[in-house]
Amino acid sequence: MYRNVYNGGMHETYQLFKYDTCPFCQRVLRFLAQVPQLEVPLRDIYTEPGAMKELLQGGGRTTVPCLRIDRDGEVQWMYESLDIIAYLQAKAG
Ligand SMILES: N[C@@H](CCC(=O)N[C@@H](CS)C(=O)NCC(=O)O)C(=O)O
Repeated sequence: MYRNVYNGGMHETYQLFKYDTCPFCQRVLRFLAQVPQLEVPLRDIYTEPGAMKELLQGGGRTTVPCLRIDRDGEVQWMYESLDIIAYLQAKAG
């Protein structure tokens, strides 16, 4: 469904859980605008039905931003805007 990042044999796909008035989300979104080669679909937890529940059930809390990383089906939920940016920066190369 989403373009994969291929890294050392591992395929990764990303989703960013966010909402627009969150300044920490805006920080990540500003970064994403600079790396268009990374495809990171946005999941708005206020406007998209079910997104907040999915974040809570998957990540354990509703704090945003949260990056959902899917590595060939193994899912990691990464909180903290600066961690998310550092992680994706490394992937962007
Ligand atoms: N240190 C975190 C702060 C994240 C944060 O405080 N997010 C707020 C929205 S701006 C939030 O989701 N608060 C509700 C909660 O933690 O459940 C980051 O940099 O990502």
